This record gives sequence, C-alpha cells and structure tokens, in this order.
Amino acid sequence: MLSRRSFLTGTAIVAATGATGGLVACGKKSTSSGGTGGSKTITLGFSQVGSESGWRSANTDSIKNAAKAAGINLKFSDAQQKEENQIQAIRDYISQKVDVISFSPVVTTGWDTVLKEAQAAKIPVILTDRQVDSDPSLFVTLVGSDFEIEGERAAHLLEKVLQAGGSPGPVNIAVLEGTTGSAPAIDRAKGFKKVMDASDPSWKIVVSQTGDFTRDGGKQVMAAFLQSHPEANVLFAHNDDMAIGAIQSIEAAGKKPGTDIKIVSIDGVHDGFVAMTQGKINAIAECNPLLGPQLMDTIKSVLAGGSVEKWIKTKESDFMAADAAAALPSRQY
Ligand code: GYE
Repeated sequence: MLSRRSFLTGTAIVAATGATGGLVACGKKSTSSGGTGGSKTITLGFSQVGSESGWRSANTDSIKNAAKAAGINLKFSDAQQKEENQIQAIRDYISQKVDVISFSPVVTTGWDTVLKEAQAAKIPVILTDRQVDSDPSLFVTLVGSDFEIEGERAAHLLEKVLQAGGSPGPVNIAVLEGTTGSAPAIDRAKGFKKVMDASDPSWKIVVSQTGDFTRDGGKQVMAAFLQSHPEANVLFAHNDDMAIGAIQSIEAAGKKPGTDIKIVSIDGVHDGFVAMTQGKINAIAECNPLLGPQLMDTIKSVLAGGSVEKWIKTKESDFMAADAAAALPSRQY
C-alpha cells in the first residue's frame, strides 16, 4: 500500500532540491541565526495522534523525555484521534515558524495540502510512527515500525499458539482492527492475511471490525462478536488495549480468554504482558513505542544538513505467554 514503492527506495539526501528544498533553506536559516548545529535551540512542533492506548502514552512520554534530554524545545499537541486537529496543529506550527515539524498521522490520506504548505514555508517534516499516502517528497523520513511485518509476525505467533494447543480443528478468527484508515490497521491486516492465506486452509476470518485501538472499543465490539459469531475460537487484536477490553467481554460471557478463545495481539505494553502472565493473551508481537531518542537524533542530523534513510525502522521482538513472566520485570513500557 501507500507510496511505498518510491518510499522505500534509497536515502533522502537532505541537501537535494525539491523533495527537501525546505531543509536546505532551513539549514541556511539556522546557520544565519547561529546554526542549529551550534548554539541555537531547535524548536520542534509535534502533533500526537491522541491518547488512545498504553502504546500511545509510552510513545508520548518517550518523545517528551527525549526532547528534554536532547535540549530541543518541544511544542506538543494531542489531536484526540482527529485528522482535522492534526492539520490545524501543523498549520499553527508553520505560522509559529518552528524549525521542524513531526507528527504521527492518524490516518494515511488527506495530508497533501498541509504538507505542501510546510514545504512552501521551508519547514522539514519528519513522520513518526505512522505512514502517509502522500508523495514521499513531501516529508523527509519516517521513524517507525513496519506494520505489515507485524501482521505477519502475529500470524506466525498464532501458528505457534495453535501448535502448542494441539489440533484445534477449524480456526475461526475474529479480528479487532485498529483505527479505520490508519497505517497500522491497514498494514497489520494485510500482513496477517498474507501469512494466513499461505498457511493452513482451515484458518478463516469469521468477523472483522474496528475497535479504534481503544480498550472500550475492544470491549464493546467483542461483546457483539460473541453474540453474532459464537463459533469464533481465535481473536487477533491489532493492539493490546483492544485485546484487554475484549478479555472483559469474553469473561462476562462465561468463556475463558486464552483457552476457549486464543488471543494474539500487537504492542507489548505492560498490561498486555500482565494478561500474558495470566494466560489470557497467548502471544504478542511487540511494536516499540520508544521512538523519542531516534526521532531527536534524526531531527538533529536533518537540521545539520545530513542525509537520513527514508524509513528509519524500529527493532522489535515476539513473545509467547510462557516468556511473559521472565520478560515482565525488564519491560520499559
Ligand atoms: O499499535 C496502537 C496505537 O500507531 C503503532 O497506535 C501505533 C498504534 C499502536 O494506538 O496501540
């Protein structure tokens, strides 16, 4: 999906024209006023998606702490999962003439106009966490995970869970999707399906609906799934929070999460690990929210005129419930 064909190719040369013309000018602007590489404090305008999940809280803390540690002046706004709020925040940052703008786009589409405005104002834009479906020349780089791979990893974890549980018969999968139109919801679904289609033909997605990445969304939608699809014996949740919400509904319906309904989710937040230690979530594909330090390093090198990769990916691991107790004490979020 997305403009990934071009997005994936090569390195963004920061001094190039057109794509990163803003960077060149921004570098000049900085140099004439002391240089961002020197004593001038960098001002970063950051627009966060919202505070929908444990992942997001950890991500916000990471960005705030890393900005402080890097001596970057952070202007932070929470868009409450609304694209129009993010667009407004970006416009405000442009009019405040910040040195650099970063944001985690709630959905993939609808960004071209505001990204062009930032480019016209010669303010570089660095995406974090989520991708956009815009011309890659409108942003410098993305610091974040590969969600399609995460979907594939989740499906492979499910294979392991099913193997460990003996022969399960038909695999009737219910899916709690993330925010509709968001990069992680689109790509996690895609990666999961890719592995599923190549896997055992007994796997079937019997129902799939958004829970908007929230605990409450997961709870409500799962309650409806249990009514409409009592045959579901697997839940794939696009994040831990929805899985945790779903667990409440599964228990309220008198079923045993992790046993009657096997559960695989993505993120690896603290509460997800706790649910694994209780055997309620069977496996988690980690998605690392601690992007702050990488983002600040990237900002500094971009403003200093360096070249950066077009996609700076995050390192992540997989966990089965049996690993959870040993891993829990060293989890950072
Ligand atoms: O998985 C979910 C959050 O974009 C990777 O957003 C992020 C996702 C994360 O709400 O918990």
